Amino acid sequence: MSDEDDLDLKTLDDDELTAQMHDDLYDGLKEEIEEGVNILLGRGWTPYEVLTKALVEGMRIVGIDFRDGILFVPEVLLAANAMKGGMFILRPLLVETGAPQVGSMVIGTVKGDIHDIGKNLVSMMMEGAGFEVVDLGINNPVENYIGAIEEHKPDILGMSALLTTTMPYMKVVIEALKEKGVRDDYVVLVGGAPLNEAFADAIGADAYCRDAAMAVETAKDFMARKHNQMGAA
Ligand code: B1M
Repeated sequence: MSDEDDLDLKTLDDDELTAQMHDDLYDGLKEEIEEGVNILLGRGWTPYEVLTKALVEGMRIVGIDFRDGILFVPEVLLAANAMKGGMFILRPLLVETGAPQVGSMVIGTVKGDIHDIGKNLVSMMMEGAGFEVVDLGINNPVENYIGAIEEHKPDILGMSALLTTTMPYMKVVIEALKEKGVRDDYVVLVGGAPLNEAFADAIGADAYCRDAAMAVETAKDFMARKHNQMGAA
């Protein structure tokens, strides 16, 4: 890189820096993203603001050009890698809030789907809100979900899907829970960019979560209802 190109991120104001970070994420520049995250944290931004305004917004822009055939899988993989570098720094800050444990969740991306950034964000924010999280990773067949809920007995089962071709698999998992007679033992929350509330209703999930913050709010609501029911019984 020439001296001319060697931009000092610290000299940029907040707006310029976030715009630069969107460009750096687009270009898959992991070190620059890590530096940008640290600078914003040092300026007093909350981890959640850095996550949403710098990283998630940058990935949204990547998604548009991926859709339009301007970016391809290798470039998007680099962008994802840069995003994960930033998330790695934010993770302990989001997770260690000292919140008391309020419940537990098993979560995984469904079979055929390897997208995990959104699911990882949900896991982090749920942990930060006091949930114990068992993350099954990506590409999970129904057996993985069933095995994990039998082993961990969570309050919540979370599923993520980013493809229109993989989202129907969530119904396969819910049907398997019904067949085993355990559907009502768990709150089933689903999320991922192509989903919506109508889809969640149609497959028999308890709720659709638009983003990680909504997943936390929804999970807390369900836990509060559960405790109220137990108190009334
Ligand atoms: Co993929 N991809 N991708 N991709 N990719 C999308 C999803 C796509 C919309 C891009 C596009 O065309 N605009 C498109 C899907 C089109 C469709 O189905 N309608 C697509 C495609 C087509 C593909 C491939 C088929 C491309 C190919 O090979 N030709 C392929 C499929 C691979 C597979 O899974 N089998 C593929 C591959 C990849 C990469 C590997 C390169 C990479 C993934 C890397 C990784 O995850 N480790 C990738 C990426 C990065 C994307 C985009 C650009 C970004 C996804 C992302 O991380 N977003 C994506 C475009 C887009 O979504 N607009 C795209 C940021 C993240 C924070 O948001 O994941 O939505 P999101 O999560 C949010 C909410 O949705 C919600 O909370 C999260 C945080 O706020 N949420 C939940 C998510 N899961 C939840 C679970 C919950 C609750 C909330 O449970 C309770």
